[in-house]
Order: sequence, then C-alpha cells, then structure tokens
Amino acid sequence: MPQDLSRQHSPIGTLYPVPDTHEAWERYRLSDAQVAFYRANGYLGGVRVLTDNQLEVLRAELERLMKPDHPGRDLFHEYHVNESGQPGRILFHALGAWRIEPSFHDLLWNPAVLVPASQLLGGAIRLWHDQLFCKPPHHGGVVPWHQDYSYWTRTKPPNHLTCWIALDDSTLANGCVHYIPGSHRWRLLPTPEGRVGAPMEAILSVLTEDERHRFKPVPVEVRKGECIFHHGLSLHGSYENNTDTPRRATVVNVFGDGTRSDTNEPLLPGIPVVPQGYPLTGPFFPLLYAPPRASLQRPTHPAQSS
Ligand SMILES: O=C(O)CCC(=O)C(=O)O
Repeated sequence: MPQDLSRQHSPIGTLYPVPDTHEAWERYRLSDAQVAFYRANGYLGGVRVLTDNQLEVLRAELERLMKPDHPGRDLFHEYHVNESGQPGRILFHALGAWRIEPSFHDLLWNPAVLVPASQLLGGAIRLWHDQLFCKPPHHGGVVPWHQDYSYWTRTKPPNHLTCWIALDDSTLANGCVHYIPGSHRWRLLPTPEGRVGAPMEAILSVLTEDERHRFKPVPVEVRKGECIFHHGLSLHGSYENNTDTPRRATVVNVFGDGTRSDTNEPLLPGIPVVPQGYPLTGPFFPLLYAPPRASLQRPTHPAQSS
C-alpha cells in the first residue's frame, strides 16, 4: 500500500503555488458582490480555482484512482464504483483521495479554494473530507436532492462549506449541479432514504407545502477548473449524464475551526474516534488556513501540528 498522505499537513509539491506577499493572497478574495450572492442564495458558481495544468494533473491522478485495483484503495474512507440506485446508470463516488494521490492532497491547500472558503465561513477552516463524483458518458446517474449537513449531523454546530470543483465543463446536458436558491435558510430536512440510490425527487416527500412551492431548481453550469461554493444546508442535486463525454468533479468539504464531534462513533470510516463534545482536530481534520487577524499580517499555511 502506498504511504498515507494524510500524515502530511502542508503541500507536498509545488502544483499550487503559495503566494509570497499579502497582496498575492488578497487576489484570491471574492468580491463583495460574490459574497452577497452567496449569502442570499446559499451557493456561488463560476469561481476559477484550477489552472489548465493543475486540471490535467488531477485528471491523470483521477484516472488512476478510479481503477478498483489502485494500490491505495484501502485508504479511501468510502469507495463506490457505482453508487447509483437507477438501473443501467453509474455514479462513481469516493471519499479520501487526498490520502492517496499527491495532487489531490495538495489541492486542499490551494489558495484559490482556501481564501474564498475562509471568507464565506468566516474564520479558520479545517478539512472535513474530500469527495469524487464522476458520471460516465451515456449512462451517468443522478445525485438525488439533499442537504449535505443532513448527512453530517454527527458534528456540531452546523458550520460547513462545500467547494465543488468541475474537472469537465459541467452543463445542463451532462448533469450539472442544481440548487434551490435560499434553501440554506430552510430547516434541516430529514433524509427520505439514504442519499445512495434514492430516486432524484425523493426529497419532495418530506417537504412542507410551502417548501414544495419554493422548490424552484436552478442549474449552475460551470467550466472545467471552476468551482461552486455551497452552504451545508443548501438543497442541491444533479441529473443524468446522457452525453458522449464524462462529467467528473472533485469536492473539498471544510468546516469552521471549533466545530465539535457529536458522536462517540468514528466520524469517518477507518479513523479514530473523536469523543463527543471534543473539537475536531488531529490528522484527519487538518487546519487548512487561518486568515490574518489584521490586514497587515500575512496569512500562512498552518503547517504546524494540527
Ligand atoms: O457531483 C454531483 O453531482 C453532486 C455533488 C454533491 O452532491 C455534493 O458535492 O454535495
């Protein structure tokens, strides 16, 4: 088995250059209009986070990771060659790529992700986990409507943010992610069935009449290398891919530093227990970024013990 890269809490390589001046960090900040859009709608698309070269390196690593005989496969927290419940459809889904391939590891320290994520969550951020969602050509499956946090209630308080990164142009035709604007202000919804294999519209069965009335999906198309940030309570899902090309994405899920465990079970498959009430720290929840306290201070990658 290859080395478990989760022991390393700073970038291993140089694929994502670390800014060396305060101004260079500041260039990654979202505009006030982008932040306002996120606050109003619960998501924000079209933020470029990968260069063409970074994208190509990630795609090559992804191709290896999707082979079920990858020698690092046991390091994934979850690995589903096909998580789709629809007959004849395929949805590849896996958690933990950062432990296995160096560019997925270093992606967690990509300033283009960290600075906006910290801005939107409001403070220092830690890794929750990463994910891969890939829909093959012609028979790509759906991801049913859900709120991410409804699967993460073992953490408290709900202070999570998702950065969904397109590794292919993501379009209406190939199964881009859809959102319900404003749903981040709704209540925490029950999960009608496991996300895995549920019908696309299963969530409708748990909505109130008023919520059903406000259920107006908006497709968010993004180009390869761009991301969508979304709130942990934003209702989202994605439809089938019937096109001739794949729709691949990687996801970085973060939470605000200070979030605590609300369980005495392992928070992710294969990792030690963080006792209930204790803050999420340690090897699997590294501190990724702490914003400068004053505008004159330079942000740093917290490479120190986490
Ligand atoms: O990739 C997709 O289609 C869905 C992704 C998703 O549900 C998520 O990132 O929470």
